[in-house]
Amino acid sequence: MSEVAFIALGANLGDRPANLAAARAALSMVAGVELLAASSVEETIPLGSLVQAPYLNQMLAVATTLDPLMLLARLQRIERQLGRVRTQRWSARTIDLDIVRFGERSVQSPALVLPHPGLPHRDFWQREVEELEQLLEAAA
Ligand code: PH2
Ligand code: MG
Ligand code: MG
Repeated sequence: MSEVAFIALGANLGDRPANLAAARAALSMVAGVELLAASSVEETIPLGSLVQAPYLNQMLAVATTLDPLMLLARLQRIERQLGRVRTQRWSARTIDLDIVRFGERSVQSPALVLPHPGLPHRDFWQREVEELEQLLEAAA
């Protein structure tokens, strides 16, 4: 059985559009993941207290047969392949891939909380979710 997951992309280091494109391409190659729809790309002011460059943000809808923690592991591997270096929390990054929603599931584990607790606080994520829902509806 496959479920629809929403994955947020964020980049504020290097060639940001290329990093988003590379992440989309890498994700489309993952076994058990099918890309369904992509939101617009939006430039956003960095959230948090660190001084850093603006982000490009985008969200993807995928159909997946993976479970949430397996999907997370695939996303983290793509982040590493695209040069993500984890330093301080919320520091600048070449690519960040976050699961925002996974079907109707609630997950509370040390590695993953779903729906993503940042969703109510990020207007750009809410716009992207809305856009994806409309695209999925139109394709149904
Ligand atoms: N992600 C962060 C921290 N700050 N700011 C914007 N604009 N966009 C992000 O995706 C973002 C952020 C940590 O994941
Ligand atoms: Mg993030
Ligand atoms: Mg992240």
